[in-house]
Amino acid sequence: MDKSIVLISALVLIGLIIWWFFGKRQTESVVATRQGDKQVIEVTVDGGYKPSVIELARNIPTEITFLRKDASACFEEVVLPDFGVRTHLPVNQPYVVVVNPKEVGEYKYACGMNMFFGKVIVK
Ligand SMILES: [Cu+2]
Repeated sequence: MDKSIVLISALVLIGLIIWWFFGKRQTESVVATRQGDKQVIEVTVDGGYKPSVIELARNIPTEITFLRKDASACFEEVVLPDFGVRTHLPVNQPYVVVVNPKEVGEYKYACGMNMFFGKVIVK
């Protein structure tokens, strides 16, 4: 009786550990929406980039709309080095960044100070 309780507790604990490590690791990514000849996606800037991972289809002109709600100086700029973008973001006003993802891959982007990060996955 006591042994089975210990065994069950141990299994539950192992389950929790697995869930913690594998369940939490998956960062949610959001796929851009196709709109005619282009794809669009919105990223909210508020204490970070949300969603932090976005998925784009290759060779389709893309409009990433940044909506900066966070007035802290940190998010004044957004830098997407692989797409040649470095731009100021206005506060509480959607700002569209146009990119044309040519190659499949994963591309990091960041705030102007390289403190907060987002990721673009091109498929
Ligand atoms: Cu920053």
